[in-house]
Amino acid sequence: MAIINQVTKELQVKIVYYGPGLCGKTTNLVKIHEHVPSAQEKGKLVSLVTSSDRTLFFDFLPIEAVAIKGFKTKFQLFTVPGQVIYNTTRQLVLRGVDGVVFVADSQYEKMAENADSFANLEENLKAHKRSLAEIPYVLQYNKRDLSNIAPVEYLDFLLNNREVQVPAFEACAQRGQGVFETLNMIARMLLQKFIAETSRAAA
Ligand SMILES: Nc1nc2c(ncn2[C@@H]2O[C@H](COP(=O)(O)OP(=O)(O)O)[C@@H](O)[C@H]2O)c(=O)[nH]1
Ligand SMILES: [Mg+2]
Repeated sequence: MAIINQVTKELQVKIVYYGPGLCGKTTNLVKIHEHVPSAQEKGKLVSLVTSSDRTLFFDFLPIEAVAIKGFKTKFQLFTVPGQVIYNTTRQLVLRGVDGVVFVADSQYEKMAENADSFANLEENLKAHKRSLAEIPYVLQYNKRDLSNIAPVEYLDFLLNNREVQVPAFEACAQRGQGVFETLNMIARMLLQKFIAETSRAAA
């Protein structure tokens, strides 16, 4: 699915941060934007927010990374609006997605919302004839700094109980903890997939 431009030797990869409202998706992008070192390697963080500071459409952050096999890689990071009513928007943002970061809110009272949002992700992918069986994804258990949080085992049981478990990271996005671990992992998974696909095509 990734866009590969053989002429300019550019690889373009779309990563969507998905999860319930207020779980910390926008905060992840803000922290990434703050910490990506070179001004040339990152674009502007574009946020479309409502007056109450909630994501209305999506947040968008482009970053460029070191080339693999002579390719310059452009990562496009998107978030979705978490509020239940914005499902059409979420579906739209998922179009052409290469990788997903599912951000869960670790607070006990958010477990139903986490589960609903995960089910909603699968449903919306289905509408694009896609599925998590073929799209690399990682989990981020955010807000680990709060006191009313579920243990990691519980979150794994809820969101990571498939035959093959995916990487899951504890995070406190507000303090920037776990943000880059999460991003690095999904980026690595996507690049590995790209390399595997191109070497298969060349064989
Ligand atoms: N305590 C705590 N609050 C967080 C954390 N990450 C984000 N938040 C707060 O949660 C609220 C919602 O975050 P936001 O990124 O806008 O959520 P989004 O709806 O998923 O985009 C904001 O007030 C953030 O500052 C975290 O790790 N711990
Ligand atoms: Mg947001």
